[in-house]
Amino acid sequence: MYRAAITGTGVFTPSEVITNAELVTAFNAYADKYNAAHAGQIAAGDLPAKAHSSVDFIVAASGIEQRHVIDKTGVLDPDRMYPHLRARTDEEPSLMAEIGVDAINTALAQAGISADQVDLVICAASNIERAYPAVAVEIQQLIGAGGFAFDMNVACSSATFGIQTAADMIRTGSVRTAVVVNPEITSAHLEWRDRDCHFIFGDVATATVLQRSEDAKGEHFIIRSTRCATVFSNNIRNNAGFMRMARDQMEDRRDMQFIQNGRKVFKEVLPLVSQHMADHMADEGITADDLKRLWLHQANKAMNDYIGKKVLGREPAPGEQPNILQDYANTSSAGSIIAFAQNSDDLKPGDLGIICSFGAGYSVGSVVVEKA
Ligand code: CO8
Repeated sequence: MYRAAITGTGVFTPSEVITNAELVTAFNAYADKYNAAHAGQIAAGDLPAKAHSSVDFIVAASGIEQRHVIDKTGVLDPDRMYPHLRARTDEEPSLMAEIGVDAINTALAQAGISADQVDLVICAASNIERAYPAVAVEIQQLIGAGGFAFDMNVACSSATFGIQTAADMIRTGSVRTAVVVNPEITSAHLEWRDRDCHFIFGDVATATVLQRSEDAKGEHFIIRSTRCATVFSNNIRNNAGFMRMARDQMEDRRDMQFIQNGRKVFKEVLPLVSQHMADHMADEGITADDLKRLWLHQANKAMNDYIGKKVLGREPAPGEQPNILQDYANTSSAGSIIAFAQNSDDLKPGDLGIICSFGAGYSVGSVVVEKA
């Protein structure tokens, strides 16, 4: 068995930013138009009026201050409330492939290797933009990698599940160098017309290069162990899929976009994640005192504060459990990787940390890493 290591990471951040104030202004204009257009039904009690959103609520409930998106004009247009994403020909790179390749190039440069050394590409994300051919295979071709590639979807846990999959293949020797890429175009499956969730998500792409530790050229993190778990829940759901036409469900339906019971998710996921991390640490023979950093999934600040405190048994010190959600919002599977990519350079050889993601499924994945 070989040891697997993370030798590079990359983050592609879209240039367009939507602040909470811009988001709320657009949503409230949409709500006013909707209420005016449906005034009769609302007055008759047949339809609920749409209430306004508020910046104060968003910051207090989530800790999110802004989000990056591929296109803000469509999202902020009260007559549209969805991004404009240009339809591409089959001969052009797909959008997920394009932003994924950008993140991969950064990660490969950090690892100091070229793409032709890569023999596995996993595209792991919470939505894949088409059924087939796999976006991962398109990325494999675009970067000039060898070997094989495939897509996988475990919602917000896609990155850590992808890392475990790639690390296992490196450990056994079936691949030597892998890239796990997480292009998350959440703006296309968020329901921007629902104030309960319109503030939650942002777009980004992250990439992680994994190699045999003996092949690492520069600073790297040994993957000490990985752990994944799933428990079925309907509390985060999206019903869009290939049976939509056959089911006569082509109309504008709320359940074809992201939908969640946020309160239940909050309550049920916290104990699941805390226990998962405690069990992983116990099996690995490490205690809270051994940990230098937690790179958690970036969904909600209160959630991360709770998990950090539960895992460490005390308030996390500044920087010990870095949050990036104030700048990026929830970027689904990419969140914990952004936190890792932007907050791991200062660790010293022997320092330990845990990358942990959690979300729909429910799913939770953790990766114990050691700075080499
Ligand atoms: N402005 C003002 N008021 C609001 C707003 C708003 N925008 N939204 C809701 N309110 C109101 C509510 O109507 C409610 O009013 P009332 O008390 O009169 O009923 C009140 O504010 C409180 O609402 P909530 O109970 O909903 O507020 P919470 O404090 O629970 O916060 C959160 C809501 C932020 C959603 C919180 O519950 C949360 O973060 N939960 C966890 C969410 C989570 O982690 N989800 C993970 C999903 S991500 C994932 O797995 C990937 C899925 C695939 C990606 C999809 C990409 C699109």
